[in-house]
Amino acid sequence: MPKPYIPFRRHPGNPILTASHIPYQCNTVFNAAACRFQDRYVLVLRVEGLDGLSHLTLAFSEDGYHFQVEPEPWILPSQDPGFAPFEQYGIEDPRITQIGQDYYITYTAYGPHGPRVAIGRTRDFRRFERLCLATEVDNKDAVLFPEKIHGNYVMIDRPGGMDERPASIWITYSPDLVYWGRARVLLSPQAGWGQSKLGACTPPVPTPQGWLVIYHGVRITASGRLYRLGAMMLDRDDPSRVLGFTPHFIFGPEEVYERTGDVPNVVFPCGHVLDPDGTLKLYYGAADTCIGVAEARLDDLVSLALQSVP
Ligand code: BMA
Repeated sequence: MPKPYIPFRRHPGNPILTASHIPYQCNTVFNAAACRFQDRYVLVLRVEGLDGLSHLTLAFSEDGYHFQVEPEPWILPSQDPGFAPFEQYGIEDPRITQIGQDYYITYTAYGPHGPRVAIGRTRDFRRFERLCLATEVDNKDAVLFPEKIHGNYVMIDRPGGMDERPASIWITYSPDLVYWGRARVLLSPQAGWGQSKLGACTPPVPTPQGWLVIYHGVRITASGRLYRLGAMMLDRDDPSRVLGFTPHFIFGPEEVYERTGDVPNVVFPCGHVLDPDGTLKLYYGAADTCIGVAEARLDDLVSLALQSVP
């Protein structure tokens, strides 16, 4: 029985990437950023080593389903004294946004003070330059908009939420990608499937009806945290205005590889690619252990996201 409220179809070859695809020793591969570069699909993989710390590794594909993983890690925790103390526990959950000719990567820099958002950039997927630690600690799930709006860079992030405190999705602005301010709440947890924490998953997609943003919602259950997805629409000209959001989840753990792993019952996308025919390929970490891809029509996501008007 098709479920119209679950617009995603899993690729039959899922999981498309597991630790066995990584050419060097590691524990898991999950939560990957995604984009297109020079006619190929690119994933920036979060690889967790046997020491339990994460780094980022590149993978390339012609068709979006079969990926070739690079033989060596691409971005390791920084040795630079400005960043190193904050990346001591690893770098996690990258998201990538093309702005002009550059690809900007937001990621979680994780260290003894807690998680904070870092931003770096590449133009060629070889050289990577760290720009800044954009937030203080206790912040993650940051995605950049693909264009400046009224002269400012715009970012969605998720301050708060440590120690199981409820946490909302926020928006913030910067003239230079380094200094951020005018922060406001976009969406707070609602009773039900996302009642504990919300966080943006993937960069905003421009559509004629507004910006589409896929986000995760966490519900604390008797057997731990359950991660599922929703979608919201933001005003194209003023993205601090929420036009709507899905009243129900639109994707959640069902398959064995999503329900079983290092952290069970988690689907956690960090990247998508919009194909020219309007299909959105969503790349998601499954159970913090492997990577799956699921596809939906962008139009269907927009209609679902406009259902609940706040
Ligand atoms: C979040 C992040 C993600 C992870 C998820 C589920 O807080 O740490 O990297 O996938 O929890 O464990």
